Amino acid sequence: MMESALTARDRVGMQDFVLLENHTSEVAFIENLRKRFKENLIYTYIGSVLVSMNPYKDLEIYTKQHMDRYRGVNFYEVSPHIYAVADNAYRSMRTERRDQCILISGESGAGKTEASKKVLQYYAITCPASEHVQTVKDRLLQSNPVLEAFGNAKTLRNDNSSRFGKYMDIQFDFKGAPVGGHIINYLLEKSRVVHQSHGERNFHIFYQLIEGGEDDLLRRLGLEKNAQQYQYLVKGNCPKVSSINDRNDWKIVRKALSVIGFTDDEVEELLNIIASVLHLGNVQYGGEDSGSAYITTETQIKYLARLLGVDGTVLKEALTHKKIIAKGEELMSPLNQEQAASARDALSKAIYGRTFTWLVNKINGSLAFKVWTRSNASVIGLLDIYGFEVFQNNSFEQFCINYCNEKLQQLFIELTLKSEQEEYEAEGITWEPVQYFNNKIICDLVEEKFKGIISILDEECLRPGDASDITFLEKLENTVGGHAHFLTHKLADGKTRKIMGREEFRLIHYAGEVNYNVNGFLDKNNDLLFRNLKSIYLSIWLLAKLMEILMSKEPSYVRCIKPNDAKQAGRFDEVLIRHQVKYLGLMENLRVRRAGFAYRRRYETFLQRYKSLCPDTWPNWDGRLVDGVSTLVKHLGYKPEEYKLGRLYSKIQCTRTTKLQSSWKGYSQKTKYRKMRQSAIKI
Ligand code: AD9
Ligand code: MG
Repeated sequence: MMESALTARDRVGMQDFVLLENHTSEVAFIENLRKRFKENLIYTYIGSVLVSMNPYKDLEIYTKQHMDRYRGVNFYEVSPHIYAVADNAYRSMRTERRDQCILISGESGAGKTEASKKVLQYYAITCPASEHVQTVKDRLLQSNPVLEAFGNAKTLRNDNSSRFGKYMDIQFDFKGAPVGGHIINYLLEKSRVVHQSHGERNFHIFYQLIEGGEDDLLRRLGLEKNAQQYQYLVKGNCPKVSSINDRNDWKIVRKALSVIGFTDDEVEELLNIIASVLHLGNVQYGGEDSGSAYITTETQIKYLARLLGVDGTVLKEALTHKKIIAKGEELMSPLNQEQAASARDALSKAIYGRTFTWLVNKINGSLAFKVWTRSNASVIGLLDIYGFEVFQNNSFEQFCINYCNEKLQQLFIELTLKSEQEEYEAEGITWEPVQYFNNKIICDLVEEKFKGIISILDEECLRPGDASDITFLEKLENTVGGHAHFLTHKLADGKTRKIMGREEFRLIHYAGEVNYNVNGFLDKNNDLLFRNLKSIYLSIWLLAKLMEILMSKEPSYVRCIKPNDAKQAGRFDEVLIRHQVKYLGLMENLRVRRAGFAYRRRYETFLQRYKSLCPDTWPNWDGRLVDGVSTLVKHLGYKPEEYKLGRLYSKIQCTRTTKLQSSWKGYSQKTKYRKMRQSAIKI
């Protein structure tokens, strides 16, 4: 017997939260998510925002047939899918000639990177191609395994956690074929090269090389086929991960490198450097009576000298001395054991960081479309950053990562909740404002000039004398101590807050509370390379450039949710999910969508596209645009409450009707009319 429509809906829930009867109820929202998750329906819409639940298992929903189902089809006519978002962005780019971006957010392990890969695959497979384009498509796809090998690692939260932020532009020509790409990477977590917390690993590439590297290659690099031999790989006590096959991944990465266009020599050079980092980690020191450090591991020096192409004696001196300038002369001053070990680690981090940048530049070179100009091409940007994370011990790296997430949330608020409501006001359209938490207050706490945390940290780093992590913390207490989102162990009445350490400060982020240990903040901020990254990328690039890039494009949003902390399929941890629904602002998002106008277009765009549906506007409308649109919608039988015409005469806003057919090519007048009526869904 056929299941009735009602029971089917009962079982699989609503595919758009906007359609929920009780749309203000968080309980109903979570229940809908639960129903769908149980049926492996991991995607649900809030209007045009896609909510994606990580299934933690492979689902048969990413086949070529699935891709075909979403090609050129209206957003609401098929079930929610990441392909629908990809296709919608693509079509908007094509029909309206406007650059797009897809912003993927969610906490660590929620499925951002997987989502961004699905988008890329969708374009690579469905977009038109010529021979040249095929090469570009292959390279675009193959950039992923390479960047993941060098930039991802197993953490406690995610076995394949991105340890860098990535923004990728995919460039399309006027025919809609992908012809090039460009990647911007920021804030690679370099400290992982020399240290990993318990249960975590170094970047995948090290294990791939050791597990998968051919015998003669390893011999040339002086490496043994045993990760346990390397100091930089044993800190987390976690050489193997059940979900990862390093040997297999090695083959994939090697192939990807050659598809991208790395020559054998370049690959060899790259591996020389990776091997050098491992050898550097095994460099050990002894101490003279004078306290000066000396190197006790000659074999490592021998390999390093060969792999890096430097003189052994010079290398040894560099690893045990620092250069100082006294009375105008350069002198080599000996380091003690501890100083020498940290100089060694700093060198490893620097080498790895530069290699990563070089790698991204190489990939960009291979993706560059030579005759691409802004006038004949459009762009879809994909933003996949590392997700919000909280560990037992959180340091400067988590501070930067969580700040990035804070900024992304701010962008979401700016572009959806805030601007949407402001627009109604500007358009003179009656509107019941929706309250929401604006995390700008937290962004300001971190970034405000002179009084934000970053400014205070910079100031402390530049201050001569007794500046230390602790003086930095004290300065924070004095400057932002009273802030509602900042706490330390000190209570206002002079007592001590027991749950916090003396070296910690707590930030109450939009996504949760995090205690940061200030140990190492000054050093990491001072690290020249890190500093370059921080000041260029964080203060300038991230704050201004990235925001500028994103603001100039039409955004689509994917909000990823992590169903449980155990990385298990089928487990729906309600407390964890409710928390994410809250901080991602999904209920507010729903309320704005529900009350709002799902479809809006500039008058001229709207008229141009739909004028053929009405004899009075076809083939040309001579009067004012707004009158033309008004004539058209009246002719189509829209009721006054179903649409609004904005005051600024720039847009038509259809309420309670969504999505007009956007591609009309090849349809007769009658079919167009019928299709348009069909695609107007009542909410
Ligand atoms: V982090 O902030 O980089 O630490 P992400 O990027 O949000 O994080 P990622 O995409 O890496 O998370 O997903 C984590 C794991 O969940 C993947 O390695 C997959 O094992 C699993 N996953 C995520 N999305 C899907 C999916 N659509 N289908 C199947 C998935 N498995
Ligand atoms: Mg990721």
